[in-house]
Amino acid sequence: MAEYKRSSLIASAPSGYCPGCLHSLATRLISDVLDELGQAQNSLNVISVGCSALNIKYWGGDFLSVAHGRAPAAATGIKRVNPERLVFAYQGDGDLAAIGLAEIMSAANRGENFTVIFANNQTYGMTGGQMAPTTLEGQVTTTTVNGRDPSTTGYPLKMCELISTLKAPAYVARFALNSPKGINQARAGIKKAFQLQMQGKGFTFVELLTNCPTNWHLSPLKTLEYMDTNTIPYFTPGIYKDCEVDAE
Ligand SMILES: Cc1ncc(C[n+]2csc(CCOP(=O)(O)OP(=O)(O)O)c2C)c(N)n1
Repeated sequence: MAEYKRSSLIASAPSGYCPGCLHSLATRLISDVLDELGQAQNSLNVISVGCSALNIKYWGGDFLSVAHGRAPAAATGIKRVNPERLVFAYQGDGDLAAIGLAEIMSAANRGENFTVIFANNQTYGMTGGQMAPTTLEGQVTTTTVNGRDPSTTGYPLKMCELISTLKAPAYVARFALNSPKGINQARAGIKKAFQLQMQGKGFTFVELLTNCPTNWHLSPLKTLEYMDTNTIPYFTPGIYKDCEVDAE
């Protein structure tokens, strides 16, 4: 029988997350993988701005909290001067694909040897549910009250597809956290990204499709169904780039 064990990186403190928010599951997966790889004490978590940052309250490892969107720039400096540390940034879609778009694309293009975990919940959760670059066509937010209209706001940005066009990245993948299968695949993807970083292979990017029950105005269970019918058909899960497969 499987025994539940709290990851060594998760302190016993109340989570700042809303009930059913998948940010907490993503944090759990990252911390479990770091334990599994024996990297918990060697890891450095570059924390961005947004609900993505709320795990700061119970993250038991080293972390650095940086300005909105700038995690890839900060992680670049940290990893270059501490190449032995396992460095990762954890960013939301507003942080990564709006204010931080230049930083993520530039770090990926330089092939910096760290990992970005990208939690895509298709909204600005922390500030009250405004439209993000990843908000789906027709999706209602506080700034697209009639649904996102591409004629005025463009189309939802597909970050894995964009980043995988670059030559340098070693691993680019997307997983959906709304099913046990997706969760297991995400765990394996995060592990692979960290392992490639440990081997010095360069930039690794893992997108996790997540939810926002509060700002989607849905129960946690309904958000998982919404992801199946709306999110996943647009943001196709899969491995977009893998240097080990490409080398074959
Ligand atoms: C320079 C700057 N601009 C704007 C803000 C306000 N702000 C805080 S969080 C946030 C959006 C975060 O959204 P996302 O990255 O999608 O994360 P989520 O909260 O959905 O997890 C914004 C715009 C800020 N803190 N700093």
